[in-house]
Amino acid sequence: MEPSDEQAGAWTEAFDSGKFIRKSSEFRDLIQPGGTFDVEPHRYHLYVSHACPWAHRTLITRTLLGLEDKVSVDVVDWRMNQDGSWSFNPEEEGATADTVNGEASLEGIYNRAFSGWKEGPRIGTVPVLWDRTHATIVNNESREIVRMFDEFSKAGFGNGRSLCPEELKTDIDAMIDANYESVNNGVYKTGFARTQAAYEEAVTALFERLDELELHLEGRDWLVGGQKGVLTEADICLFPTLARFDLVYVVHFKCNLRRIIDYPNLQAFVERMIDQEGIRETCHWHHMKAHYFWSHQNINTFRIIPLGPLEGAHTR
Ligand SMILES: N[C@@H](CCC(=O)N[C@@H](CS)C(=O)NCC(=O)O)C(=O)O
Repeated sequence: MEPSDEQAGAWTEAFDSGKFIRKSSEFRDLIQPGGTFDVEPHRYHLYVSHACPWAHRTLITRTLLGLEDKVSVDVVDWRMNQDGSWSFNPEEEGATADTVNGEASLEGIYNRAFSGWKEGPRIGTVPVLWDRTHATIVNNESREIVRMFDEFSKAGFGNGRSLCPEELKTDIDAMIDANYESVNNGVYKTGFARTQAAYEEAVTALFERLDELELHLEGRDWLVGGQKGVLTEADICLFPTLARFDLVYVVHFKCNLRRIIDYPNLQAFVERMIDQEGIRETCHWHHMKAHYFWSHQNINTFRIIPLGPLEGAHTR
């Protein structure tokens, strides 16, 4: 299979006037009933990092849909290599070997899926959804992986729940879109900015959106579905960023106009999400914190991992 998009440079190397530009994901096939990638249990495998907010979305979805024994998972080491690549390190607590392909690094998986990968300028990202049948990558875009997991429910696998009910789909997509550039990608744009102006633009947009979300959540448990609301993909896509915010982004990415704990409704939303059955187990706080402070040596030269925060962190 060929990746659908080829652009030069690893994800952290693309800048325009000091602004961080995220590259688009390369593998964009979909699991569809009767399609090349049919809906089957025990066929697909996730490669994730517990540090990564995008990968966290896919793990939460797998848990909430009851797919733990249908879709298997391997976890890379929290230490990202200097070139942005990921390695397997079963010695590390919470990490695993590559139990499907026996590779030492995620690059090995991308090479298997596309033989020209190693000649290319790209570095493979997590999450990756792997297909055992065709021995290739189906998709490496978290939002699409989350959406396609609903197909397992429709096909009678898992617990039958839907995280994207048809009648809410438009609202869910609008909410995910509204949060993506400002919040999910916004923390990276803030942290990786290389000019004062780029930083200020990103951090301002980030907190404007957090202020809006705080108001939106007044009297609501979940982002979409009116006053009663139901937990949907919109919540799953926002939560991993908020969960890392006070722990990492406030300090490491200079997202420090406020903390999440200063927003009562956002803080309650984070706690509500963590209290959902199985979700706390998807939150590996040490991987989250150690990864960022250790891996981005360009913004944290001596790789010092701060001890705090004591207040508001969900690490205990
Ligand atoms: N658009 C992707 C983004 C995935 C992504 O950027 N993952 C990061 C970890 S948080 C990664 O693997 N970066 C390594 C690299 O690109 O070199 C998605 O949402 O799945």
